[in-house]
Amino acid sequence: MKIGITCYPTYGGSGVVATELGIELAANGHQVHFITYSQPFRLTGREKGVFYHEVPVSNYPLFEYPPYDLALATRMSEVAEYYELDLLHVHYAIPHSVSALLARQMLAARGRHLPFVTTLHGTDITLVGLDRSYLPITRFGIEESDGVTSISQYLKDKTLEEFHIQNHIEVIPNFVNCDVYKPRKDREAARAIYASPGEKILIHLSNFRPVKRVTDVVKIFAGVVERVPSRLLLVGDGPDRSSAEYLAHNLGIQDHISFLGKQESVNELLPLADLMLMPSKLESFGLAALEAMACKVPTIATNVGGVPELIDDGVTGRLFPVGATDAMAQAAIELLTDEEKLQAMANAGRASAQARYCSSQIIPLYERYYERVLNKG
Ligand code: GMT
Repeated sequence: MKIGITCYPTYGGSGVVATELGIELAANGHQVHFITYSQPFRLTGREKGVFYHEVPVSNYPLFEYPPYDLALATRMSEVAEYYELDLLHVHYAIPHSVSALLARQMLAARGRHLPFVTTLHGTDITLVGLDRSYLPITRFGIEESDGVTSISQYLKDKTLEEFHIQNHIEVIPNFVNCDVYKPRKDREAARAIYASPGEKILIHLSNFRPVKRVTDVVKIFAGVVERVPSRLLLVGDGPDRSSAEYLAHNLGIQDHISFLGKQESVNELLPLADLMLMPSKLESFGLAALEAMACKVPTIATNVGGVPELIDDGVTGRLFPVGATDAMAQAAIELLTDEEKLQAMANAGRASAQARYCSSQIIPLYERYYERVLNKG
């Protein structure tokens, strides 16, 4: 198949899933065309079968708000025509599904059918889509899609409940390449870069948006480091980074925390940790926790959204109410001081990732779904 993929190419779970999906599809022999405003950050540009088409946005002074959606629709229709795409797959409903709808209409006027699939990731529905000003157009984009997928059952239910749409939504969970996200053989030596011998490593990976509650990460770690010699690696960057740094200084634990900023090869960092912290206010899936699980790193997370579908409390990680930082710190201490329990959880996490979420199992679900959409049209 020749597939066009559009996503937010910057730091964020939906962009990561879209990019990894494109890479895996290309590895399976499909031709994949990314149509985005900048090159997705996990793409090297050298993958066989993967092509990148930038969406140029005019900054003519008259436009206080450059019309990105229109530029995207134009580029989608051009790429579809020049490269004879079979379908478009857009990740994140706003505004991508509406741009795809326009592209479909533009091509239909010239006698070509270009179906599009929309994948819902979370914030497009739970936060952005529920802003009244975006709701009608988001609902329209979803209703007009030739296929709709959701990354968790939770998000499917939420979409049907909040948007009252009639479309069938196919749940295709996020995935991880278990050959790339795996424990490191040189783990002990590599840990020495970040921690002294005998110190445990906790890690957090996100875009530091308020929904991630990064200050809760610092509070949990403050409870842990009081009792267990340890270090916290904070991977990523975003609006709440300075509040996290401020809190770390206020609590006097800044020397135990490394702010690593945005990192490209998180598959090399995650396996160095003993525990991942993900105390988010909401996660429709929690991709970072899945990547950690595949690397044998259990996650202490909140019991929200789609997280309980991913993490089996007490078996592959631990789940707590939002804001329960003391309880999360206590759970972390219990695991970090009981090697046998920690290892059992780490092994169970990797086994679950391999059994349920490996790309080798999930990519064929997308391929079959594309075929169904193409056969419909
Ligand atoms: O969580 C974010 O801030 C980014 C957002 C996105 O769309 O890029 O993440 C959502 O999609 C990820 C990939 O499917 C999921 O793993 C995240 O749970 C989801 N975030 C939320 O629901 C808050």
